[in-house]
Amino acid sequence: MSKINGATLMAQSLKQQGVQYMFGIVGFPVGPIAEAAQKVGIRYIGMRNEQSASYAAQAAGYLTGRPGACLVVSGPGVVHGLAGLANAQQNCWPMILIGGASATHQNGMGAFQEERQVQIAAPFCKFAHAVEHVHRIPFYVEMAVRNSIYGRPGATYLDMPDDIILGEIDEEKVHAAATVADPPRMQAMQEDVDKALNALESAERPLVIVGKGMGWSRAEDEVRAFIERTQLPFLASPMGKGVMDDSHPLSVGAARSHALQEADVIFLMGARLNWIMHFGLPPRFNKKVRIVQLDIAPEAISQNVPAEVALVGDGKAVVGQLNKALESRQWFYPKDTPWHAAIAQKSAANAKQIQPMIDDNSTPTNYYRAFKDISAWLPENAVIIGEGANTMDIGRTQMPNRNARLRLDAGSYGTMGIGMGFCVAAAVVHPDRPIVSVSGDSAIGFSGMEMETVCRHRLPVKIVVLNNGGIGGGIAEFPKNEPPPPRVLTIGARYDKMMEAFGGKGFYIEDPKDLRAALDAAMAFDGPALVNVRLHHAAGRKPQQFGWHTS
Ligand SMILES: Cc1ncc(C[n+]2csc(CCOP(=O)(O)OP(=O)(O)O)c2C)c(N)n1
Ligand SMILES: [Mg+2]
Repeated sequence: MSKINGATLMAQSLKQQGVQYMFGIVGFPVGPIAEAAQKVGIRYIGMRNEQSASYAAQAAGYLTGRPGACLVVSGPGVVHGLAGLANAQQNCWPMILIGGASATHQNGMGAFQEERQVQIAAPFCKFAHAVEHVHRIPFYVEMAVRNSIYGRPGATYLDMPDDIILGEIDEEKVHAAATVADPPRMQAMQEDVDKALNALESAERPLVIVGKGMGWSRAEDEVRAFIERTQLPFLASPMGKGVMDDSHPLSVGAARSHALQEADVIFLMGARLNWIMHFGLPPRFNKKVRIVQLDIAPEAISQNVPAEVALVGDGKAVVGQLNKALESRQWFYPKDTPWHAAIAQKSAANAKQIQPMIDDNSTPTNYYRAFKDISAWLPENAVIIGEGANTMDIGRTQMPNRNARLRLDAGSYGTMGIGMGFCVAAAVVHPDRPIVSVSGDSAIGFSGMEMETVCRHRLPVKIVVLNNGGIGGGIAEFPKNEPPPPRVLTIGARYDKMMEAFGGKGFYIEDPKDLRAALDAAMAFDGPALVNVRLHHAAGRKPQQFGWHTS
């Protein structure tokens, strides 16, 4: 009778459930799982810190529609992986964290790296459980996969004790599980579809906010058809960028604050009124704003602002319903309204305000001048990753997306350090696309050692560091006899040399006139490259009506 061990059964179960990628760090007791994963054809990427591995797993989940797996050792490995669970929960991205655990017969004894792992993972997870019998591994993997992608996507956790990983059972004793089908697409009630369209028809200053929920549900065709048909102005959330082409004439991206403040009816499409959208509250929103809300999770409806119409269901399915209902209506939002004119005027004024910074060729450079070259250089099909404070915020406005699911950033949780993990995931999921990450100098530090990972795995990612020598900015010169202020980092630190240390290519740019050539050389290089751009220590955003982190 043939035997199978827990590690092999875990790998086979993941493979059966459509998990294609595993990111992790091996050690006690999970080494056999990584080896078994490679044997069954799951791509295993060994990384340098579990945080990055857990970020990579969730990005792979978002990009592929099936959860990415993150494999970590017991105790400290699981603790590092919590960073990714928390980020996945807030971003609504699917992943499975698989934590090794000490042997069950040592529970409570002070075993090597013993920790209360299911307990600490549970608050961040939709489903967290320890596997207690080898023959039940397929059952738990099915549950973890299903929970991660059905309903609102999110994180799951499986605890794999040493004795379960090494335990052997007769193959015929395995409890086989069904393969999880892609998530069912729920539709809204027809009367709510009609109500939603009535509300939009009644608006004087309508606005559609397109969130990454629409990217997740692969609704880009339906959303594009809806906007073309209704001619409604739209705003993309940071990672909803690209569901609609950012360069579309109906995009209000360049007049974001004005559009949010003045809109009288807002159609929230797979987006949330959390801090990124200023909670939907005054002074950033009209006090009387009416909300039409489409969300996959009923409990998300009316969060922070009561919704007048609730469309609970799958983004692609429900916008499809709206498009169908529009076939029997004449209405579309007219082109020549005061609302369009006001948005156009505000966009022009904002553009005028930043133009001098774009045109400024002085050394060291500023964000807008750097982004002028970066966005002209970015290939249309690139996956664009962003992290940092100013670097990410300004990057959101200065680097356009043409297509869906090509923008990954620190998102709702604002996690610094996601960039390298996201690069790794994007590079393995999309080997044919350029992968570009634009990172602040603080942000790159959190996971900088993953430069070794991208070099070892020959993932030709291109990283641009906008280096202002600090967290949101630095100082011109270090004080001689005092410790550096808390936000300050090394002036002109050579992150490019880190990339070179592992076999990639590095460029250091002090004068913006050299930037474009370096970016081109980085793209032409057949491997990972980092372009380190020295920025003025006090370079900033355009003056904001509202402060940092709320604007
Ligand atoms: C894990 C984590 N730690 C700390 C922070 C606080 N934080 C917010 S932005 C930021 C870095 C901003 O500096 P940088 O990446 O250099 O971008 P810049 O604004 O200077 O362009 C930090 C440390 C965070 N968001 N996440
Ligand atoms: Mg900085």
